[in-house]
Amino acid sequence: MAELEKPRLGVAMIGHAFMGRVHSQAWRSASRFFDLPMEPRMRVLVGRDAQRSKQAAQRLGWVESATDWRRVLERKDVDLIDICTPGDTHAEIAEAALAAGKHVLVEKPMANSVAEAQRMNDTAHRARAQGVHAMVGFTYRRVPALKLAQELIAEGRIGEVRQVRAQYLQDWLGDETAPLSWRLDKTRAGSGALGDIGAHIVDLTYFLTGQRFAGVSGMLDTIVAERPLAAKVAVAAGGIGGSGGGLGGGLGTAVEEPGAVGMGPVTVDDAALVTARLTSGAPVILEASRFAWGRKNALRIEISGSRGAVSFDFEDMNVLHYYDATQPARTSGFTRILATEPEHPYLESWWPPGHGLGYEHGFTHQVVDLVRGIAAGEDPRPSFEDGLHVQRVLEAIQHSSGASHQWTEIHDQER
Ligand code: SOE
Repeated sequence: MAELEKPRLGVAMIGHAFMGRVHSQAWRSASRFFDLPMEPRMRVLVGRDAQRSKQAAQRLGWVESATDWRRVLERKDVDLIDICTPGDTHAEIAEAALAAGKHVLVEKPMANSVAEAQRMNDTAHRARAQGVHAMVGFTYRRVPALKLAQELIAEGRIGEVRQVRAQYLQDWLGDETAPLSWRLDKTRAGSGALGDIGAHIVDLTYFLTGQRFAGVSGMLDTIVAERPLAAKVAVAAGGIGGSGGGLGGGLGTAVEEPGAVGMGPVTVDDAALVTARLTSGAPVILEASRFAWGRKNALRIEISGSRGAVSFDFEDMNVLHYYDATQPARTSGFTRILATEPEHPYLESWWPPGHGLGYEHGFTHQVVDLVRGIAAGEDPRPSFEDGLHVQRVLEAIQHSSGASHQWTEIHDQER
């Protein structure tokens, strides 16, 4: 009974490929597992193609489908727009949604350029004064083991941060016959491995250490310059280009131009290598690659401090390794913490200890924090301000790479 009295939060989602599917799962599950102050209602799914959007809406649990996101912004029963489309559409949709008084969740990276991200942040700042909130979908912040790492670092359990080393490795482009997709097109994706997966380790470094980046030196490489246009592969779950691959969730299978033959240019980076410094001066080394054979989704981050270290690998995502350097050398070593106890972040609502969570749970936690933030009248983190910082780091890396790896400072103008 009490459930029915909760205020409703009408949601519209744009795009229904990889990201749309996992976001739908999050909207479906959040209030079933967590006690939320508002009840999300999955009102409408928006995609380019009417038939495919209708099918996707039915399959993913949305009441209706639509093809014109602008019309959806006019609906009184829609309070929040969840943007799961390629990066080139983020700024336009987010700005229009915020101006129409709708809360916004936008997939990462927030935009394709600093100029766009800056505009989005300005719009979000104005919207906040009207009680309208915005958030960027850096979902890995909500993996329990990584949230635990952030808490341990904030509690001083590794002392002062001295060094960060992070990698995000995948291998779906290792095969040079893998077809072109929007993720390999600079005008749509903004960048390649850098923005798609490198953005996550930039954000995680910022989140875990609590420090922004002060400067970077970057090297971007395009390893395979041309790929097949792949005429015959159908686009399985598009949305507005969708934020991901086909129905099976593959990242490399989406095709932009059915009927096309021959080869097309890859206009983004395949791999990014970066050295950087945080505002404290602590050095950082980052690597993002979609050519790392055998590494399917290896997001690894290790932070060494003056009194210990934390270490994480998404391929073993329920585990955090913690090293306490104050322990006697004779018995010291990394402690393997299985972050599945009710005492661990977000775990109070899930399974008994040891039963583990998966990729999709981070997205459910993202919805939980977003809804709680909206109800409390706060911008949940990562805010558009946070997303803008990440965008500045990405652009500085691109600039540095194009200028013979020149050291490039990052200047955040605080409001
Ligand atoms: C979404 O958070 C995302 O960054 C995808 O866009 C990437 O392609 C995926 O591999 C990691 O997660």
